[in-house]
Amino acid sequence: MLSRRILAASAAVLVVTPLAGSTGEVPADGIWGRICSFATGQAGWTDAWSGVPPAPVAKCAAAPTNYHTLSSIGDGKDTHVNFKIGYDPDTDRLCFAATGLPEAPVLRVGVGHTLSIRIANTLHDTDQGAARNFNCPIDSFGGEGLCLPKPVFPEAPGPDGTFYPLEANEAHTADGTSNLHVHGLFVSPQPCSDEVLSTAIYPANWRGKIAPLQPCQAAPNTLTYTYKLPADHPAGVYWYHTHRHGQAEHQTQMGLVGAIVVEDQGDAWRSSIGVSDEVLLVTDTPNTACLVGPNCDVRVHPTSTRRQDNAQAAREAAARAAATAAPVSIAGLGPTLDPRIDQVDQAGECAYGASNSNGGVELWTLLLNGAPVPESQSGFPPDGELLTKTMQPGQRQIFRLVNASANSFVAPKLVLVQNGVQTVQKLEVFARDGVGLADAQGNRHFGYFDVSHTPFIVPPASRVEFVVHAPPVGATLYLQSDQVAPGCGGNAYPARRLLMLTSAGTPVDPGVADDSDLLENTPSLQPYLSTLGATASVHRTFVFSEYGRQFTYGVTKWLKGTPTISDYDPGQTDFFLTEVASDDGEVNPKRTVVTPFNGHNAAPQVIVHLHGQQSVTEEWLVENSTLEIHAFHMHQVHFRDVTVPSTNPDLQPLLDVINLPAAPLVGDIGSGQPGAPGWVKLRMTFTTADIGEFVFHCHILEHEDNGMMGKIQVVAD
Ligand SMILES: [Cu+2]
Repeated sequence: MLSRRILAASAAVLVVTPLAGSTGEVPADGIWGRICSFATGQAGWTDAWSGVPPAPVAKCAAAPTNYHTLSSIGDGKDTHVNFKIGYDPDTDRLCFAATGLPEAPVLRVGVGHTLSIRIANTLHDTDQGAARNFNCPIDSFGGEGLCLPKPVFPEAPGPDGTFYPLEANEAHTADGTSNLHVHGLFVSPQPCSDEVLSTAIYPANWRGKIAPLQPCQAAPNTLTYTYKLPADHPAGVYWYHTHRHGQAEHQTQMGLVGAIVVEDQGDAWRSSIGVSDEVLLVTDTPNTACLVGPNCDVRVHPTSTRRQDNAQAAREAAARAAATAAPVSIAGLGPTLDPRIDQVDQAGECAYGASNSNGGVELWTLLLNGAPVPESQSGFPPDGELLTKTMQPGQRQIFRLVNASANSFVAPKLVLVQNGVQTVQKLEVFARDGVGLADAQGNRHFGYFDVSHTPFIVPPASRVEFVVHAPPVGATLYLQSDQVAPGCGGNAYPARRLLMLTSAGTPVDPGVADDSDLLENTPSLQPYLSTLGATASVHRTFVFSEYGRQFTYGVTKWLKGTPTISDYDPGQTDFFLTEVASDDGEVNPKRTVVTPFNGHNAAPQVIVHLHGQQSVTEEWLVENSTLEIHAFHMHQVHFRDVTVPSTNPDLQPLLDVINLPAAPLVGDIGSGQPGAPGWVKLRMTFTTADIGEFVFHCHILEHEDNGMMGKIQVVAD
């Protein structure tokens, strides 16, 4: 579900009216328009307040127009890179720019080695002198925000009868601070390593408050991360991305992402027999063409009634309703209602049919290695419009597909078209989320997934690595993404054709028929797996939920005064990830109020006690009480998906992000009957290496930014 997005509008024709009741100073001369001058696409930028040009912003390279292989840095040993966070006003893109290096390169580091990344933030505040510390291009990206002060929703927690007390999220603005998360790496959560809560890399001309700098922070805008990979770290593809709470979605969609390949001697072996890898970085961007009108996407259900694809329209509709109707009644919501089930979705977004799982409007289009993936309103685009890559006849490659999108699910499928016959190939999977497929003893093998009927879902932030054989000369191999059913409350993820592969040139040795030669000299995963064999000693239950402000307003009685339409945005949705039960004996005050994560929630939701041991294993039941899918991600550790009881490791994969099925729509629309949540069960082991504080969250970044996150602390005692 979209939380808030205003139709992309031309800032030039926008009539800007400061909102009453908003936070922050609003200059008397309607200065918001001037602050937003950067977003109108004008080249260059002058400090509107002082007239002094700030130090230059690093410039991003031009975006590719066709598929291209990403450049790599590092030789599989220690790797050090020097990044500047840059911006391109012409394309509204952010980037990790590196002097003398390709932009956002693939970082290759060896197991047992060290990766260090120095980042200098060259972005600027765009409201110099106002001391609001605001970055208009980030805030207004995709037409969202439009650099207006954010409406606030004044409320305070309190008891509310049969419902869990709900808190609304804080309004947040994009200030241009940034930081980095190395997704999936088993490294320390301490500052200067993989720490995302207290680490801020400030814009170059920041004039606001500065938190205590980290030891590795040479200046407010410059910080060096050092990640030490353990010797038993699995080899595979990981990725790095910005993780500043409240602006992670925009900064990610604007481009602050890249791939990390962790290598072991298996990589050197495959290279020695002429088999290379290919990193495919999928990102997404707002589909502005599809935000408007009923012809947006014919794959969307024709009677779909989305509540939230236009916050301004929702605000206007609510204003009209407020003028003619009584406040929202809660009489129909009886005490049997499970407040965690998203009734608003049932009544609104899912009103067009219980069987529909296509979701709503297609909000996001995809890019592959930076190049836009073409789409068509009917079927796939013709071959001539697709992104293309040529392989040598007989060539094999390991495709390392990274779903680096903020909000999109993809589902890779290889379809061979030869002599007019179409064949869906089994997906020959080498690794998932960076961890090779292996038996219980850690011996590596391929997994063969029949994707002809069942999509292989790769949620946002997840990775899958698979073997691709060049098609016969004259044939065509398509890498497609299947449609992913998002639940009736979700956004549409239609099928797309990502890449067209053909063969030409000098034939190469095709290797052995079963590809077992690709796994020679590949180390056993036993040292790593040995830490995951323990029985869980602690069990916890978590719930994903989400509520529109309209609902929150309707069911809570503890608002501070009567909200007006200007400080209450009914189109806004808050997202929640709440621990509701555990057998750890901790008294958790956060269990009594359903609170969105706001970046300032100081107390952790979960405390894991090692009790002086090297490790402790827990089992988490994660429930989804909403009518759309989510993507559960845990920092620092992988978990085993034990949803399906099995002794076959391939049915209980090790992952760092997992698709969380939606709650099925049950009963009559608006009946108030509770639905059964979707759920997964996960087993994970925390070790002394994880001591510190880190987070778990929905990796649909729009949801994460709006509260679907929790803090976990691992302590030694
Ligand atoms: Cu989510």
